[in-house]
Amino acid sequence: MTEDNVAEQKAHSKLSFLARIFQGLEKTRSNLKEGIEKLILGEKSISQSMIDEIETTLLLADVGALAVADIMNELTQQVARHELDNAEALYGALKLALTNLLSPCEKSLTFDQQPFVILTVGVNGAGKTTTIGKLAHYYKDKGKSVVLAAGDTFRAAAVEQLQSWGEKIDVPVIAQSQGSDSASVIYDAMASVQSRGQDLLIADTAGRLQNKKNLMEELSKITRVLGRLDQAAPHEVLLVLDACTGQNAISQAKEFLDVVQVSGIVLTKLDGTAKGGVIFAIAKQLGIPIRFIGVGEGVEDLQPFSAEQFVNALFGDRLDSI
Ligand SMILES: Nc1nc2c(ncn2[C@@H]2O[C@H](COP(=O)(O)OP(=O)(O)O)[C@@H](O)[C@H]2O)c(=O)[nH]1
Ligand SMILES: [Mg+2]
Repeated sequence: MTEDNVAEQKAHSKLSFLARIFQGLEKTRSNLKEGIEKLILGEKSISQSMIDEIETTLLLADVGALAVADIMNELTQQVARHELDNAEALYGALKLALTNLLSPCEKSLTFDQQPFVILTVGVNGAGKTTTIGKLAHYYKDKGKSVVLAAGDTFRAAAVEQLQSWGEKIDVPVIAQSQGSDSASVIYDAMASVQSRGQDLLIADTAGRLQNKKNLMEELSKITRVLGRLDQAAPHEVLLVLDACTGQNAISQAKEFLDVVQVSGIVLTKLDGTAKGGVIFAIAKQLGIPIRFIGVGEGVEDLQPFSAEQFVNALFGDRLDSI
């Protein structure tokens, strides 16, 4: 391949990467951005009713009461200090306040152990298995040797679903049959990954089991048996949340935080919902790093989270404004 070709291909993959987040956020964008622009564009001065309506628009876009209160405080103080004297400046300040809210959660996952073990948790249907497939592809592409453990032994077809992802992205899957012990599948997978010197093990788990006590027992058993092979494992517990559930994602998250020490979040299905504003509520109320966002069902539809890129994609007019 010539240098020109390589540069062209890089530009293309960067474009398609941005295109995916831009397209993925379309529904949330039309909810939030268009609502705000209706209030601001064409107006010169800032009025109290404009501020009140911005507040309502943020609330309706699932940004969440606590995050909205923070943002509105910040904006009203800036107006009172005469730092904002026209509607366009107010719009700029709003985007900055939203970015600042997300920034503390922008912390990428770094592998400080080898093998590194990621345990994924989350309710059924949140997108765990799909996220694991996309995540494995992402890291494989970066040159890591990745292995998957089919730890959701609870539901029929869960093992097959992970195996079919493994085939699609050419990554080995360690599995036993449905109904077998999840902790023992994950233990075997870890032993194998350690003995082969592989880089990354990503383990699937069942979502909500019959009740919270079962869930707690299962997750603590997994952690306990992993600890026999590596005291620090799992090195990352990724909570997968479905953006389509809006504010319910927060209460779901809290249930998991009660039973397991979550170290990172993946927010999925941003492409399927107008409720993507929930990411601001997650940042405000959970304060846990958001590692990745899911913007579709394809292998490439998982992106490392960037606060600025997210807000730009949410408020941009066109792809090239990101
Ligand atoms: N549109 C869209 N669908 C997704 C995304 N992530 C997962 N899904 C779909 O959500 C459904 C449930 O996902 P699955 O991975 O089986 O969830 P699990 O029960 O938590 O393992 C599947 O139909 C997935 O294809 C995403 O980012 N966007
Ligand atoms: Mg699953």
